[in-house]
Amino acid sequence: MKARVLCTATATVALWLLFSRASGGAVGPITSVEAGSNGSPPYLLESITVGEYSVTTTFLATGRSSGETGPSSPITHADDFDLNTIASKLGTRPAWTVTMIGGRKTWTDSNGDNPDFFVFEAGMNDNLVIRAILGGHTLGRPVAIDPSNWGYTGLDHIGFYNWGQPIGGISFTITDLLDQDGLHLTNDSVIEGILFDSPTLDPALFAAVIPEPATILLLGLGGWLTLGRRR
Ligand SMILES: [Ca+2]
Ligand SMILES: [Ca+2]
Repeated sequence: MKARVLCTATATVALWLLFSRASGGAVGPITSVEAGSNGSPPYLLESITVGEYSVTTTFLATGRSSGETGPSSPITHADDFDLNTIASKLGTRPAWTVTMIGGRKTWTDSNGDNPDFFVFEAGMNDNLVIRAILGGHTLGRPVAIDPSNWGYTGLDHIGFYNWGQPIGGISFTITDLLDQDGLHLTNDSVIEGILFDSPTLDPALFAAVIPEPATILLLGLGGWLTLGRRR
């Protein structure tokens, strides 16, 4: 009898673990960054730390951003590793979309349950609403992230817009995103990008974890092109 109770208890715990893992919930503030010194831009990102997890820019890729922004504040400022260049959205629409992460049409997880995506913005004051861009132009259901999740980088913005504002970062994982039915994506999900439905955000950077160093990707592409030319 005792053994059966233990079995049932174990099964319940296993089921609970399975369920809680599948339901995401890893949204949170970045702990720190290495990106130059405050007050002396550029703030070129070298690494990001979230709790026990650290990743260097060798294993991070930017994407191709599109969306409306204020004058002289292009959205492509979110596609470089300088945390001081920002894209002020000034309440503009449509939303900010990021696709072609690391130059590829699709993105998949490569680090298990560790953080996959990092967003930085000036002010640490704006709501972030994230939606997965799934295959075939389908969007996942929106996930709202409270501004209390911004983690301070120790860097303040120098520039025309948002002068002196603190630059903060949020990390999340693929499993924090939802599909079109509202179910959490898994570490096996394939996405084409992310849509940020946040009209007042001031993006400084979007970066995602990639499996191999970006330079190897480029070298691989170079080799492939050379081979193609020779044929
Ligand atoms: Ca992951
Ligand atoms: Ca802001």
